Amino acid sequence: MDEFIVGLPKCELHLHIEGTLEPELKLALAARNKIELPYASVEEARAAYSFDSLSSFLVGYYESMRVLQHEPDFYDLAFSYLEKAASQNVRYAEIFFDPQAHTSRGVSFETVIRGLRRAVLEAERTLDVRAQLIMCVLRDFSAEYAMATLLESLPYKEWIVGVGLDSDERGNPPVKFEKVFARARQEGYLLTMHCDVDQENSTEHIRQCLEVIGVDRIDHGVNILEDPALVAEVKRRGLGLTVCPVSNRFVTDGSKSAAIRRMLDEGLRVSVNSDDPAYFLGYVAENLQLVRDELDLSHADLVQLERNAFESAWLPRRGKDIFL
Ligand code: ES4
Ligand code: ZN
Repeated sequence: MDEFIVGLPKCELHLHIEGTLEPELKLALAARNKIELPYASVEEARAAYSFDSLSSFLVGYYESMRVLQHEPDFYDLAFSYLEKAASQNVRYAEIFFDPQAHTSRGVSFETVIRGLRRAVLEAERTLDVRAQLIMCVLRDFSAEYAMATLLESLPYKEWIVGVGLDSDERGNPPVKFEKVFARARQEGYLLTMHCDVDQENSTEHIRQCLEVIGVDRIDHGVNILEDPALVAEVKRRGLGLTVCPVSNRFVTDGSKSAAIRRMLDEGLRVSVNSDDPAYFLGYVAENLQLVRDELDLSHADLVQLERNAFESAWLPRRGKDIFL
């Protein structure tokens, strides 16, 4: 690993906390909660983290979550990630969580948010890492369930900076959730949505994010390069695009590092992030290392990627300076 990459102060904006569940923690939580898993060792558990498409990934991903049952489980999940992030000099992270992946199997919203929030506070105190939480709604569930989840979040609004949209994009365009995101904005949440790489109708989904939803950021969004008018609008608004090269290598036909080069050259606020590091086997430093190696990035390019991330972070600021 390049020492410059590890030492660079980093900001992670596209990270699903459920995607940081390492096989070791999964086995420990299964034992603690007396849940039987079909494997006995870490090696067997890791071998089960295998998939050949986004949909097969998502099946195993949601299935793994049944070991997460109680508040301390969510605490341990988030604190373990924050320890790993701190070890790579991540100074600030915005962390996605999927409440419906838990409420749909009988775990309360309160259990999830309290555990995650406690980990954020403890990491700030003991690891010198700052973090905020972004609640995602699952786009392959109904808009009604998304709205109910949004309403359930309101008592915890102070602990949640924004609302995102993830899971299976096919047949689930941004406009499906127009009312939910309009209400989320009214409640003071910032908004982001996944526009996954090489999805059908990808540029149309990006257009809906801009024109109908009014997002404050776009997750992935690399297909924006197919439409110069969208590129110009995202630049005009200064919106961040959170790209995940190691994840792309697993669920698309490649890392899309050439697109990252073009996005940098276009002056888009592109950043490099890890998505689901326990599954894709790369935290943020490994993601930066991959693009550095594929593109032969200079130190100035790497600094620009992190500058882009910090500049698109949802932190209070005075003028151009972020309070961190
Ligand atoms: C995800 Cl790789 C990916 N795609 C869509 N939704 C997700 N949630 C977590 N990881
Ligand atoms: Zn994602």
